[in-house]
Amino acid sequence: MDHFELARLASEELREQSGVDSYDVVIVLGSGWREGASALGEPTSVVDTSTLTGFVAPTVAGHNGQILSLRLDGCSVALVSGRVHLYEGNSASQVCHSVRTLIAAGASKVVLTNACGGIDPTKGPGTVVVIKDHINLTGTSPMEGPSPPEGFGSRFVDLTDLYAKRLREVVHTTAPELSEGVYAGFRGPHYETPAEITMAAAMGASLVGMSTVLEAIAARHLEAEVLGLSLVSNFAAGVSAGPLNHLEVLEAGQHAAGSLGTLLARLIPVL
Ligand code: 8IG
Repeated sequence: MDHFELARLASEELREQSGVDSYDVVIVLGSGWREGASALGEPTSVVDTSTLTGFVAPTVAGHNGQILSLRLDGCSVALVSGRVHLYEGNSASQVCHSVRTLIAAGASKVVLTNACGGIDPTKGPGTVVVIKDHINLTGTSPMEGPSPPEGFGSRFVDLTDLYAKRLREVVHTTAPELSEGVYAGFRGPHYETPAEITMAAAMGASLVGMSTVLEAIAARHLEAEVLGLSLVSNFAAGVSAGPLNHLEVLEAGQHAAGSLGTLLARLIPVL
């Protein structure tokens, strides 16, 4: 069975279990963002991704696989909690399965959130940055493999407007305090060397992370509008004096959680 058929099956199962006929927006919650999502209100249903076709279990501590459904100002929202990554040993298609499933369940807007390293010394830990564009350094693509089946767009996806200009303008109007940056997606799970960060900076990146880029491509292929929001959790290697520490990264997320939830609550109704 191809990835698109797997996602269609999973979307039918999700509809049945959640009681939600169709979604408008899907938000993939990165580390740090999940804690804040409670600001969006009580979910009407919580579905374990282990009960849905094609989902693999997250292996990262603090990421359990769930899809929460809720309504916000008449908007039907799905929250994906427990993203999976390439560095867990997953394929690009497994990484993109939740996004493909929610788009199959009706979502036409995809909000990808993440925690990342910051290259720009003026945007320290705790800063939220809107992703303007990305550099995919993972060496893979969710479009790799056989041609998509009949009825789907070409695998040679145009990424000119990957992070939709329309959505970035909406964010700029609603939250003018947020700046934009270019996100470089590495495979990880090790953090970069200072030389790699110098390279990413020379390429034009201001953010570095291990997620988001593949999901964005898969969503664009399915003609969804993509918005990317990054929480800078640490300075990238060599940008500040000290070494990187995974615990510090997690703490930065917890610290910012409240304001991230409020930000999402402001943005979702206007997207
Ligand atoms: I949080 O400094 C977080 N995720 N690649 N580099 C990469 N991913 C990250 C980093 C970082 N911080």
